[in-house]
Amino acid sequence: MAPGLSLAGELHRDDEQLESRYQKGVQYLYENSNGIMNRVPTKYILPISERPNSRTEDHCNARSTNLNLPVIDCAELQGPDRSQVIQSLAKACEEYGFFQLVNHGISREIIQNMIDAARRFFELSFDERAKYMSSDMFAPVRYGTSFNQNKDKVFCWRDFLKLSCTPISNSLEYWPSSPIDFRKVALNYANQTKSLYLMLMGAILESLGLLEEPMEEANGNPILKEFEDGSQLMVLNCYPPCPEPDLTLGMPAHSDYGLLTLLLQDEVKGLQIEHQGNWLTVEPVPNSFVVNVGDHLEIFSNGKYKSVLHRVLVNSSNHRISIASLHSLPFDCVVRPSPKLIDETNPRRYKDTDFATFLEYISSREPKTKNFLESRKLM
Ligand SMILES: O=C(O)CCC(=O)C(=O)O
Repeated sequence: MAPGLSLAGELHRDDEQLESRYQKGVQYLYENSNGIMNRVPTKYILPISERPNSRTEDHCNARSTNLNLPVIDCAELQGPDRSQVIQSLAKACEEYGFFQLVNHGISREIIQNMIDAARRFFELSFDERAKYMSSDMFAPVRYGTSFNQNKDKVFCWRDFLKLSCTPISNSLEYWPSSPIDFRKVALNYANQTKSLYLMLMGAILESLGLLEEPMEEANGNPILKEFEDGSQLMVLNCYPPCPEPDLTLGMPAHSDYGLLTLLLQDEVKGLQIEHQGNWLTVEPVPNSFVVNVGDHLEIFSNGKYKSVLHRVLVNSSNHRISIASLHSLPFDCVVRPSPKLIDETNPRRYKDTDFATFLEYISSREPKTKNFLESRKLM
């Protein structure tokens, strides 16, 4: 064989080897670097205009400015000042699409145990973690890397474990059996976040003027029943230290598909949200949840509440763990603007959608920003 061809063959094999290494995730790269990885591999280097500090036409301030999100106090929401808190909730969902939830009633122990169990899962050997790798979007458990590793040309610096919770009784046996307490801790956390979500959804319906009677009397209302039977997905994210954090992202700009996401982040900063053309870094608040409006709530509220782009920065010194709990209607339900929020002055702004359409959308292309929601817009 001519030397040139042989060389081409070698290069091709090298590429394949590298590609299969990247498919194993960034925690694998980090663990196998013996502490001497001082360059980020080309696979993770974003084009200049998509890097965290680039200044673009859309974003005047790409340098990270810190943001204290509006705070919603759950204890006050249950008390005599409920109507004022409901107004603040509406304002936060309209102006930021995000808020910080405090005094939510989930104990520090449950929160700490969940973060700790996630951390210990990502510290397991690669062979143990790899048992949960799957490209099936419907798998009850899925370990993977990047955003959509089957489609992304440039990878992002994140590994994840997705746990389907719908229904938990069918999925639990597939969740990781190691670390030994993982299932117990994650199950407890999933149940607690589901209850918190239902309480918040009641407040959101009230803020949209969709509950005729106060929450206590509305139990048994069919609209609330649909939310109770809704879907829940937990995403445990791990962002290892990255040698050149300015060249890549932990997660690219995206919006979430569901109604509400309850995000728990450890003490390491990284989450940024888009606000008035700027990327702002959300200051972690211990024992709180960052809650955001998802695409389904923007659609359901006929555009009143905003599903806002967010992304994740990485850093060179600390591991970061976050746990997102995404909630929506049952998977087979159609999501559409509430008829009560449509009239002559505020016409219907979105097409009907469902979960299958969303999955088809993300599995068929490289996911870029919030095109899915854009594809649902009527005007
Ligand atoms: O890690 C974070 O702070 C955000 C995670 C996120 O956006 C997601 O899981 O969709």
